[in-house]
Amino acid sequence: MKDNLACADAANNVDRANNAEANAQAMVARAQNDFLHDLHQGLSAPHKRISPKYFYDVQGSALFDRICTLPEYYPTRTELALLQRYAPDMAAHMGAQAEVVEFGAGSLHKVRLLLDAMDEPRRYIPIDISGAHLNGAARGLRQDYPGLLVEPLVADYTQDFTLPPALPTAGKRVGFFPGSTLGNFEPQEALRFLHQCAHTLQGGALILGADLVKSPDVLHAAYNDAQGVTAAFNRNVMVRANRELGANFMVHDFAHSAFYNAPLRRIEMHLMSTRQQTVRVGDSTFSFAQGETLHTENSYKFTVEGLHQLALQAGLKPGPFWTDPEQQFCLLWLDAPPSRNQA
Ligand code: AVI
Repeated sequence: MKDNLACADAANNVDRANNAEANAQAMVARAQNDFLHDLHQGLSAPHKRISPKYFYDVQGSALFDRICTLPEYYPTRTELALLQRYAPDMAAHMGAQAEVVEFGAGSLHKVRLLLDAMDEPRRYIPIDISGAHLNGAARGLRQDYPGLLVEPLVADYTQDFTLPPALPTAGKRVGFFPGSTLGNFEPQEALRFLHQCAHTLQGGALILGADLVKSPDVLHAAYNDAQGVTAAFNRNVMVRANRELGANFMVHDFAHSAFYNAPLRRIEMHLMSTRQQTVRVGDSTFSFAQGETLHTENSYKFTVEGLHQLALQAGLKPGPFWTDPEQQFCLLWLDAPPSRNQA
């Protein structure tokens, strides 16, 4: 009898592993389809463009990690310093037994500073589209925080997703969105995302990291580093298209171009064709005139007042904010009012 149960358990485990593998493969296939579809559409547009989300394959994520350590790229170290200094303040706002939901969790580095300051953090739900990366990082966190429930959620947090129900005696549910990734959304997308936060975090709050408007020289240097890491990160979208979609971009015939568009308060990144050329993607060909660009990223810069207005528009209520003496970067506390039923 015991042996039969053990066999059934083993069979169930194999089924579960096979299902997880099949799901992961289906997600990869879907992601490649989306990439092909979006690249076709983007290359057919009058101003060629592609979403910055396609930067982040394994190589692109590693390049981004290198960007974060560059002397010219101030946002990461400034935000880390803010977290080091003010995490106890943030934790006091969170209260005991709170749970943290991190959007686009990456390597789960920054959240440790919050968790270390929190009073008995109850649960941590990192959300990321890359399951392999997320589950690996979650394992490390479980080892270091034995009392913490770590429940990774593999999902695209810019689309609709469902969070697990609140735990019976848990405190506030607090979203964490560091790194100024909000700046890579178009204004309408940023509003939609914050709106979704107001809904999913009802009764809790969002801690939002945002890069602030500053001298164009500082911004220019941050996106045109001397070692060329940002240029490699930018070109990686073409490298990736060549590998995953069998495209034939001549990557080194595209120059990295990043500049501050002051009226729109954003850094724009482009890949500029250095000559007239034709590129094949799947069954289609696309021509680039000399000097024509593929627009790969916008990185909007904010003011605290502008962010407060955006938050209010999305149904969030501005609370305290923390910034560095040079006002380069900012972390904001935004309350998500309870629903009528909760109040
Ligand atoms: C992820 N994101 C906030 C970065 C930024 O600064 O907009 C991406 C990046 N692009 C070039 N360097 C860094």
